[in-house]
Formats: sequence, structure tokens, C-alpha cells
Amino acid sequence: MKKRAMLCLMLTLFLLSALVITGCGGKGVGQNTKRQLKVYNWGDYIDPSVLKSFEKETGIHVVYDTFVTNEDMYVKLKSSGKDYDVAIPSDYMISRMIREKMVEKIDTSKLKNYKLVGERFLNASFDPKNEYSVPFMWGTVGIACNTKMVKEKVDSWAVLWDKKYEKQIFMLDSPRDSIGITLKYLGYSLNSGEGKALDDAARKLVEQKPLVKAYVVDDVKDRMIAGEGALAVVWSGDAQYIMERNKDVAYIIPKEGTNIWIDSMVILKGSKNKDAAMAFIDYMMRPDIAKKNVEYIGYATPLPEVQKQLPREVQESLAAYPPRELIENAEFFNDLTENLPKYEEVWTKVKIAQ
Ligand code: N2P
Repeated sequence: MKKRAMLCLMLTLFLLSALVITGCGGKGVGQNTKRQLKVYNWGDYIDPSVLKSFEKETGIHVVYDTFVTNEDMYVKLKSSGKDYDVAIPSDYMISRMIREKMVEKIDTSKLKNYKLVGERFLNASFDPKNEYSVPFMWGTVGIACNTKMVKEKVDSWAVLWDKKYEKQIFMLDSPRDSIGITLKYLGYSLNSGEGKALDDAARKLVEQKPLVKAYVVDDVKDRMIAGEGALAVVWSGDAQYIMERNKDVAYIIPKEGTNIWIDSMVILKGSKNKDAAMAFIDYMMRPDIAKKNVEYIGYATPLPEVQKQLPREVQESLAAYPPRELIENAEFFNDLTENLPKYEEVWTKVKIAQ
């Protein structure tokens, strides 16, 4: 019996040491432990080959998931997503995440490529001291217009309420964007929390619903390229992507003004792979990689040096890099704090309207 117990013990010890040697013993044990990084990003927002090259160059395995809107991302992170390391939300959502202590501080002095970020993207109101976020892409919201189907000159959000285009309009299935542009159209700030402004916006959006062919997000690209709609509310990079594939489509920033946004990389609270997260963030800013990315997705880089390397027609494209005078009266979305439920109510009204 004693002998058998001894044997058992020896066998257990042998198995344990085998585990340690092969690196299955957990974090930091053994040389062969495959490092991992969990990234949560918007759909269609990275060149897949960039993820592959990152893995190849660093040996870090990337688990990559996507979301459709800031709001979806937030809900997922709050409910189950505790183990993501990096996410790429927009400005106003970053304010909220900082306020709710959902993000880690980032020591930007450790990022080799951080110096490449254009000055106009630094010290933004959502992260005034650049402590928590590193700019990834930026852009505006506007109208993609198929000029074969829309003969008139479009310069106002009003066109989205024109009965002529019944069932030819795509709206963004993103509450903040759709309510925001409606507020702008009505002459309000797109951060308005005032009851009257939000009631007016709700009424307008409900009134528009019969004209809307579909509320879409990433799908809008293929559908506008295929000529399925005359008009679509889109994010500028998606407009650029569409215009590169369907020459009939133009991008318009309406005269009433619009939203300007910055999507930035953050490290999520509790990340177990902070070094890998830093390596990823730095890699995204490496000029050759950033260039590859923007060429693939159509969005605009906050790295002036990379912008300069793009084809002239992209640099001059109103969708990708609008001249400053066109975005003078554009507003950033703010964190809505106590007004958030009012916006949720507006969107529910629109969604349930017949
Ligand atoms: C890419 C989404 C872009 C985000 N599909 C706009 N802020």
C-alpha cells in the first residue's frame, strides 16, 4: 500500500513538472506560453492582414471581436466583456468609460509612434490630458447621395424627409447618430438634453419612418455600392469606401452642421495583457501599418505623416479629409450623463412606430 502511494505521488509530481515545462501552468510560467490579446473593435474597421502580421511579428495571439455601435459595445463590456484588453470606442463613450472607471491609464511615453499623432487630435475634451486614449481614426457623419437617383443639389438634412425618396433612404441604426443629425437639422445642438428638442426630434424621426428603406450600419456600404438606395446617412469613411467603388455616389456634409468624431484605442480596466495591449496600440500607429489600414477601410488617419502618403484624390476627398471650413460648425457628441434615458426613450419611440 505504501509503495503504491509513493508511486502515485511520484507520478503526480512528474505530471506537474511536465505541465510547468510545457508552459500550461499559467501566466508567466515557461518560455512557450503563447501571449494573448483580446481586442474589441467596430465591424469593418481593420485590415485583417494587419491582425495577421501583428500576430506573426509579435507572437501574440489576437482574439478579435466586433461591435456595431458604441452602445452595443458598452452593454457587452458591462455584462460579460470583462476580459477584453483593448477596445476602440468613440469620444463621448470614452468620457463615459473614464467616468465609470472602465479604462486604464496609458503611459504614452512608452509608445514609440505616439509622436506621430496630429496635434489637433490631442487634448480633446473627452480626454483632456491624453491619459486614457490613443486616436485611431476620425471622421464626420454625412449623406451618401447617389447622383443618378437624386438629380437636385443636396446641401441639407431636409432631403431625408423628402417624400420623393420614399423607401430609397437608409438611416443609421445608431441612436446617437440618427437623433443627433435630426437635432442638427432642427437647429438644436446634437447634445441637447432639453425636453422640447428631444420631443421635436422624436416626432421628426417617426414622421420620416415610412420613407426609410432600412435602418442599417455596416451593411450600408454594399447596399449603396449596389445602387439599392438614393440617400444614406453614413460615417465618412464608409462614404469614402462606397465612393471608391461606385462613382455615382457623392458625400455631403449638410449646411446645418454635423457630428465630428474621433475613435480612440483604450486599455480596459483589469486587462491581464497590458504589455501586449501597448504593443498592439503602438503597432496600429506604425506608419506602414496605419497606411495599410486606412487604405483598406476608407477611414481617415489622425497621423498627418500617413495622410501625406495617400493618393492625392483620397487626401482631397471631402469624405476622408474634409477642409476645415466644412467642419467648422460640426460638434462632438458629449457624454449625455443624466440625459441618456431621454435619448433611449426617443429611439424606442422611433423603433416601435408603425
Ligand atoms: C466602422 C465604424 C466606424 C465608426 N464600421 C464610426 N465612428
